[in-house]
Amino acid sequence: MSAIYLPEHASRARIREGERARNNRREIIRERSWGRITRRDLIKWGLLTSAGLLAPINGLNPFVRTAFADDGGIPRSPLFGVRPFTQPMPRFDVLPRNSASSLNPFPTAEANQTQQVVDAKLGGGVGPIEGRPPGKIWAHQRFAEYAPRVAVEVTQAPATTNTTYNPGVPASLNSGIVAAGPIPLKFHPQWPTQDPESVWTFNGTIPPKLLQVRYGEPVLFRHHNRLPVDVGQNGGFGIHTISTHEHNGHHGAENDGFTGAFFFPNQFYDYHWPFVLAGHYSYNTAADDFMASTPNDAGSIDRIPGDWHETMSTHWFHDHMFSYTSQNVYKGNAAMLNIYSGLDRGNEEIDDGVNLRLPSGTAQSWGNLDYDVNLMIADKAFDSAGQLLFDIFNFDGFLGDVMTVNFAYKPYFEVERRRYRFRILNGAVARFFKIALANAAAVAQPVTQIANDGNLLPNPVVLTALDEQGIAERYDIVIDFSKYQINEKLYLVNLTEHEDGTGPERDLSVGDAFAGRSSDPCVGRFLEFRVVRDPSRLDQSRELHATDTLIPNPDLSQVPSVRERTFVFGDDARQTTFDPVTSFRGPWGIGTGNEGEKLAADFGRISAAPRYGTREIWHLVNDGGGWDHPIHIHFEEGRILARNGSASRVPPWERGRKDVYRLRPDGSVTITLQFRDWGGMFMEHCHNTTHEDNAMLLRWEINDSGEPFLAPLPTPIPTPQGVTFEQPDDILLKAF
Ligand SMILES: [Cu+2]
Repeated sequence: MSAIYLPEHASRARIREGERARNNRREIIRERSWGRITRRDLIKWGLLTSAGLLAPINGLNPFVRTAFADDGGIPRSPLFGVRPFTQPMPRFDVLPRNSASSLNPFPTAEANQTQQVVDAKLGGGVGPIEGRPPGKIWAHQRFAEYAPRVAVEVTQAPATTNTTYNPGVPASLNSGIVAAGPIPLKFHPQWPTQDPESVWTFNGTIPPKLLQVRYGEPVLFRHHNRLPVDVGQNGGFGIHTISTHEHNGHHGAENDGFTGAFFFPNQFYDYHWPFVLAGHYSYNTAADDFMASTPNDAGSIDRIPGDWHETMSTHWFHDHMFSYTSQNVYKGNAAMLNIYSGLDRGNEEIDDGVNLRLPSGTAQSWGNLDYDVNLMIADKAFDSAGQLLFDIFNFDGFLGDVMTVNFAYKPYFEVERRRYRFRILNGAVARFFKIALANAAAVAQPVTQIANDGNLLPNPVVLTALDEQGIAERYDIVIDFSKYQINEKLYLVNLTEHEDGTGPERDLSVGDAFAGRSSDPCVGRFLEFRVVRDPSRLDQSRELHATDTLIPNPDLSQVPSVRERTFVFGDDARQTTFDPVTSFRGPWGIGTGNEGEKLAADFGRISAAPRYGTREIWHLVNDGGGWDHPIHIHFEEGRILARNGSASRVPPWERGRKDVYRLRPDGSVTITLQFRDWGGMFMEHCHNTTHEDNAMLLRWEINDSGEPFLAPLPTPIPTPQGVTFEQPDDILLKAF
């Protein structure tokens, strides 16, 4: 099996050959990325095999075995002589929160159908200013009851310079970065500035964006699409239509970033995120439990309805465009979202018996970021000119060869001698990480894991290496730097080696990974902590012990499971529908229960329709091979009941609630989920976004919560001139 990238010391001739193969494919890739040629065309021309890989034509596919002795591979990204740990790691850029009345036009329950002139490149004529599907079914559920109190307005835009960076902390807590200066879009100060066609981020800028919200404070997130109207202005990957998923928000489906509810350049989409506790229509409805609460500006808490055992903390939001998610997320459509609650206050000092006093800070009543740091880890690749590069023909899973944290190449981060919380997001396309903390002598150091995905664990878990972390999984950890000396350096080290995008090949020891003993350029140290001083003020956060209680699981003993379903994830999927908009053919697919064959994605197909207000048990099964699949189920948090049929195989750090489930090679995961509070169409898919796009994704829906829901729901078909609807292409026999 070949490694994806050429060795560091590959011969010049071998590198030239790899470059040539890449250039030869460029024309085809461009056409394909614009949607002008289909998979079927490629197969017809003999450029693509039905298994999905580029046909082995020498000089076209860099993976083809050549006259050279090695197994192929593509040239490594240029580093322009830059060494690791030579730039400070920027904190996230905190998005401004405004009053809802600042929005113009004012948000409406049903999509705003005010007409505007549509650019000729998008077909001309006129179309609505908001791209949300029109009418009652896509109206914000309970919009009057949860009237927006906070407005957040962002654009999706080509790369530009950031002149409004707000890290939420002074430079002394941001490795000396002076936020007032302009920040060009570069992954390292000594690397080329990214072209507007290469990188598309929120507001077109870096650092990545952070949204801070509170439970019980409804947010109206207005997302403007400012991407080029010309679909060809994409630098070879990414598409200008987008759909924004608040991963794993417990909101109505009209605000979930449904893969088929995408919108076009010059349109906006109003996402209404109420931030309610799950179960709020059936549990603690009188809001008389202080554990179910949210911080107010006065420094105390307000009670809210719902189950406090469902309190969530670390989310992210990203594009979910049908069959283009991997390209758009990789190109920069990724941000993080911290949810604050009575339990997880973002203030480490307030000691009221509810607040868990996790490392954060003390200046504000909630949401202090001083010692609470978001980390978005992703592997990237660059062409010989240093522009971001993506291979849309890799159907196993695209891997980069350059590690980045918060869009910065292998940075350093200055810390004080005290406890910090890090919210680690795997923001890669297809790469798994396994992260350890090591000192400068390559000796693993203990860290305390406190959360998995959006959820604080029942108990903290002390580890010397975290578990493998699949794409989209979040692990929150606490590191106690008071044990180290000023001027000491520590490192986050990636132990997981990939040979391709099918899944991890192996996990190295900390010593081997630290020393870089791997053909995989992303194994090894990727973030340097520099212990620079004692804290100016005593650490007020609580000391965590493995016996402490954070958030226990909800009590399900009175909620019987009404149904079991099985989903099988694998290749050789069949497509039974031919809808040009909603269906896609890929090697990947999902088999649903007893109906046998695996089906490729069609967002017009209903594969499951659990009843509103019930609980079910779902078996997620890996169809084999050496593959791993991190499976994401939208909307409700699940609990893992068993791995490979055994409850005792569920490790302590997976005993809370989750929204992404790594199946592991040949493995299976049994979970339980409830379906409460909101209705509409949701998704289940592999979060190896290469698999998701090709086409390991299905639609499920909750459709009997009453008005205005129909059974089954009509499928939206977006166009720049307006969204139409069609009846579902297919409803699986046992969906209902
Ligand atoms: Cu997968």
